[in-house]
Amino acid sequence: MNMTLRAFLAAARAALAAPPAERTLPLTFVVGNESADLDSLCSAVVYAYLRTNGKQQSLHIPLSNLPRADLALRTEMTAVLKDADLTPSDLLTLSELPDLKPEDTRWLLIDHNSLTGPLRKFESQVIGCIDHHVDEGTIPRDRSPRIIEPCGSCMSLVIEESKKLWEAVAAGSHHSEVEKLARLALAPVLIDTINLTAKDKTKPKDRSAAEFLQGKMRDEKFHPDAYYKAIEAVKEDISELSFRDIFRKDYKEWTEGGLRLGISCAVQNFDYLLHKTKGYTDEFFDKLGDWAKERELDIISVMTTSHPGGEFQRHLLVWARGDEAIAAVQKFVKISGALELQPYEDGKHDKAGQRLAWRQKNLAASRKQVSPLLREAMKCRT
Ligand SMILES: *[C@@H]1O[C@H](CO)[C@@H](O)[C@H](O)[C@H]1NC(C)=O
Ligand SMILES: *[C@@H]1O[C@H](CO)[C@@H](O)[C@H](O)[C@H]1NC(C)=O
Ligand SMILES: [Mn+2]
Repeated sequence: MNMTLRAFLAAARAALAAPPAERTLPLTFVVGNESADLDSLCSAVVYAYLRTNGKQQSLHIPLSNLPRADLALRTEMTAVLKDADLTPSDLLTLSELPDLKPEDTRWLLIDHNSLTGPLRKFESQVIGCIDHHVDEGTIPRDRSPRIIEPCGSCMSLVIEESKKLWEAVAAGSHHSEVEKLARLALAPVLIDTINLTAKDKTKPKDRSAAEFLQGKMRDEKFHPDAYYKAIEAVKEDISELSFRDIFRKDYKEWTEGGLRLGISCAVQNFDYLLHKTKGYTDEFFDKLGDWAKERELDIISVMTTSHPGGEFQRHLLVWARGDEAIAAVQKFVKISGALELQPYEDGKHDKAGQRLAWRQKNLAASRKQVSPLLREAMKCRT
């Protein structure tokens, strides 16, 4: 019988925790993208499990590409793990990675095709890749697998590549484990394709992966529709997170014109954030100010997406933390016409010229469109 998912993750942990002299070298890792979204986290676990229990029977260690403290922010991952009888503490993160010599390791990249951050030193040890981003050309042509093609979810490519392996593993596993694996795999396929309805994203391989995985479910209580809805709901539930964690969860920074900008994206709007602490709306601004200080920002911005009463909305806040930054924010106001900004609650929460909150009527403009405008204003402040 194959290892259960939990036993497999425990074995991977033990392999990392072993004293250097007792390590079985080389260690083979399956690592996801540093954005560490559902797709990356699940794909690494599923692919590592399949390869470990497949024909070769050699341990593949799934590594979540983020520090341990950030894993708790991925609430949807916690929910998906729970459905597979696992918890975040079963996963391995960068925090558990010992100092290893590159030559003692092998790497399979999932959901990205060039190593980033602290893992870059292992670049020469990449043996393969499955990814749905643009090919950066850093992985030699002779590596296998070397699958890089557009797809809604990287997991769909993993499943497509591993169907034979899956059948072999399933034949030697208890059916309840196969179903857990199928649920783990199905989650990102449904989430990344918006239940297979996102026309520009969804590819035939997403459909065939979803079909394949749903075909593995014997549990009559399992309904993909309810499963999808439950994960979506958890993604938007930030009630258990502190303000700092909300600001950290989906955050990016830039330096431009000698100023530092940080933009946090939140899945709840200002109506929610300002009233998260009942009766004390300043808490939001106090904590946002603390976050700006911690990150040493000149400008902090918060963007929100929400759908109150079924209407999709975007809100935007920009806050200058010094004179130079105030000039940049005033410039931003002048050049941001395309965003169709309207004062949020008649400007009730604004500080003239320094801190402004809007409803953004241009619903197509995400951080990808808003950040260049802010950076432009930071660069040419007059
Ligand atoms: C990681 O994923 C993000 C989001 O999909 C993407 O923008 C980024 O390019 C990926 N990183 C690499 C190194 O592929
Ligand atoms: C998801 O897709 C299925 C199949 O197309 C459909 O029946 C269901 O209503 C969709 N669910 C949601 C929440 O969009
Ligand atoms: Mn992905």
